[in-house]
Amino acid sequence: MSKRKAPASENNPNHDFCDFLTELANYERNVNGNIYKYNAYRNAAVVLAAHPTRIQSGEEARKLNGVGEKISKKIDEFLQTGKLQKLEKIREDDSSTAINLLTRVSGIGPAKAKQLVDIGVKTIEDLHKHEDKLNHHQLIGLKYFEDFEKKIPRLEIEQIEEIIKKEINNFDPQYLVTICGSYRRGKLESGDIDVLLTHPSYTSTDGSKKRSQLLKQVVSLLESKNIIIDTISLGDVKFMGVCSLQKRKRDVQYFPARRLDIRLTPHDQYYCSVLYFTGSDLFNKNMRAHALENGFTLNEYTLRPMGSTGIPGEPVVVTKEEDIFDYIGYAYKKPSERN
Ligand code: 8DG
Ligand code: CA
Ligand code: CA
Repeated sequence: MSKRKAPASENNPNHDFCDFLTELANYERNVNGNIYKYNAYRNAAVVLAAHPTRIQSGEEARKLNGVGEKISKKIDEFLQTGKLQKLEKIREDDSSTAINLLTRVSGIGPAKAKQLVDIGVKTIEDLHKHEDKLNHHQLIGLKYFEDFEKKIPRLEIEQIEEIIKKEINNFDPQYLVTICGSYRRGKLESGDIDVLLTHPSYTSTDGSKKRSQLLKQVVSLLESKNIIIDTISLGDVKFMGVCSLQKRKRDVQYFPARRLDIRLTPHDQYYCSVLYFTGSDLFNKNMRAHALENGFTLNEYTLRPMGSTGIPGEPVVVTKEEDIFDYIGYAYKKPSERN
């Protein structure tokens, strides 16, 4: 996954509130390890990002779901003074700043960042001098630190999609390939590339023997075609790694390294996975809640009816995304309407 970030600021009249709430959220998670406060700040940021008009006071914000008294006071302080004392203090604190910086490296979480700061590692330069303290994922995160901070333009993902689909199709046309995540929701920029893969020979009840090669073959293929350039981890059903158009295009233009995830799912569970990995995560939450209200339980694998006993039954048959909406009586939403 890409690290959680501020809700999109495109056309958001409350983006400055969202920015400071996200900064506070990250501080609570990364420095204090307080997921409860992290979620509270993040939820408020999401709600404000979705609000169509400029909030004029803390009192007005307080009426929104997810904005409590403390946050509404912060909004007042920000409106009156243009800043927040709490944030000013946090920004002055060296070890908070260092922890926040180190957690931007892919593979470094809050606990690891704290450990590093405790032994005096506080900058990216310091990290390069202490590579012996890092695992393979963290080393890759460090190697491509600048590149991974860059958003991926939609046009570039379109080119990567075309290459990946063409190469896989030439190799074995029975594979199905979908790029999910923010790209499928139509965003102009994405944090990473989320590929979903399936093959008819692998189903939830059959094919676990063949499964072990289905993903590895594709990864080897894309390596040999100079599109995958590094691996973070590779299991039977999940690849985490790095891709780039650089070697492939030999262009004058520079193409950064990009985070690429590939997941292999059973053929009969493909569309529940496509739905889940398309997101957004807020949309998924709403969809799951709606499913429950209508007697179904939905996750990234299956949609199952809930019996009167509260025990989920056998998964229903799903052959396209629309089926899932139909079963739970939810009007179909195109991916671009799921933001
Ligand atoms: P981005 O990469 O452009 O930043 O956005 P994204 O594509 O929406 O986010 P992502 O982190 O790559 O996750 C892909 C999808 O996975 C997301 O849209 C919905 C689904 N998902 C959830 N919950 C979570 C979660 O807690 N972590 C992650 N990584 N994915 C989640 O529904
Ligand atoms: Ca991802
Ligand atoms: Ca993504």
